[in-house]
Amino acid sequence: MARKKISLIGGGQIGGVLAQLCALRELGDVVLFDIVEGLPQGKMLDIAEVGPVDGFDVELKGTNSYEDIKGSDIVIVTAGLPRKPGMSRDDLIEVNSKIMTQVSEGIKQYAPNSIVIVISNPLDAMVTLCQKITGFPYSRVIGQAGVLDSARFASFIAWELGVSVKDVTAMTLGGHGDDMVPLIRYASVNGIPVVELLERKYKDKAKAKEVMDAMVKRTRGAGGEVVALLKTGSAFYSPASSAIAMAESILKDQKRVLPTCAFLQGEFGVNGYYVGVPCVLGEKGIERIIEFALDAEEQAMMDKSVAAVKGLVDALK
Ligand code: A3D
Repeated sequence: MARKKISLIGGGQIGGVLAQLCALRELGDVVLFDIVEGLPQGKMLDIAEVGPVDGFDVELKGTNSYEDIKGSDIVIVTAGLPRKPGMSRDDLIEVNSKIMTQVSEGIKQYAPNSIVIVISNPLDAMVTLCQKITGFPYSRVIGQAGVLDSARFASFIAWELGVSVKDVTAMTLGGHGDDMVPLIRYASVNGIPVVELLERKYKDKAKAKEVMDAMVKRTRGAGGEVVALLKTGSAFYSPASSAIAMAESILKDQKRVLPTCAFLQGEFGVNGYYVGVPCVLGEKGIERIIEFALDAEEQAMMDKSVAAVKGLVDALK
C-alpha cells in the first residue's frame, strides 16, 4: 500500500507546525508549498534533520511549485494573512480571497482527488470560495474552526472546575466568528452536565450562569485574546493540532465525530451555506452530518451566527 501524501499550502506559522505534527505522527509524506522562495524548503529541511532524534521516517519536501502536490490524499490550506491586533477575521476577506482563488486553482489542477481542509480566515467564506473554484464535492472541501473553538471552550471549563481537560466534552457550532455557538447544555465532565457542576460549586444558580456566560464570552473572543498578546500574528499551535485531528480521522478512516465547517443542505435549518456542525470524518471526507435538536435559545444563537456567515459569503460576490 502506498504511503499517504499530505500537502500543506502556506508555509507560515501554522504551516510549519502542521508539517512537524505530520512528521511526528508519521501520517504520511509531506509537501509544504509557499510562494516565498526558500521558506518552505528551509522549514522542511529543519524538520527533516531531526528525524533521527524524534524517530520519524517520512519524506518531507518544501516547494514553490504546485506540481509537487500531485497525488495528494489531503491538502491543508493556511495560505493567507493572519489578523493583527484590533482586526476582525472578516477584515481579511479581500486580500485572502485573492490568495484563496490562486491556491484553489492550483489544487484543482494538481490534486483533483484530494480532500481539502481550509484554515485560512475568514474561515467560512474561504471554504465556500475554495469549493466553488475547485468544484470538488462538498464532502471533500471542509473547514477547520470548530475543533479549535470547542477545545478552547473545554479548556476554560476544565480550568474553572479544576478537572483534567481530558475529561471535558464541549462543542461549538456555527460560524467561526464572534457569534459562534458554544453548546452549554451538552458540555459535560465525563457525561455530568457542566451546568449542574457549576451550580453545585457556587450553590447559586445566578452565579453559576454568570460564570458560564463568562466562559462563553471568552471562547468567542479566544482567538482575539491570543492575537492581542502576540501582537504580530494569530494562534498557530492550536489551529494546527486541530486540523491534524481532522486529517488523521480522514487518513486513518477513524470516523471521529468532529465539529467541522460543512456545507449544509437543510440541516439545522440552514440551506446552501458552510457552517460548523458535528460531522463523521472518514476516508471520504465528510461521511455524515450529525443532526440533533437545538432548543429555542440554541437555535436563535445558531440563526444569528448563520446570518453573520451569510453576510460574509455574500460579500464574496
Ligand atoms: P502566516 O504565518 O502569515 O502564514 C501564511 C503563509 O501564507 C505565509 O508564509 C505566506 O507567504 C503564504 N502565502 C501568501 N500568499 C500565498 C499564496 N498565494 N500561495 C501560497 N501561500 C501564500 O499566517 P498563519 O500561518 O499564522 O495563519 C494562516 C491563516 O490561518 C490566516 O488567514 C489566519 O487568519 C488563519 N487562522 C485560522 C484559524 C482558524 O481556526 C480557522 C486560526 C488561526 C489562524
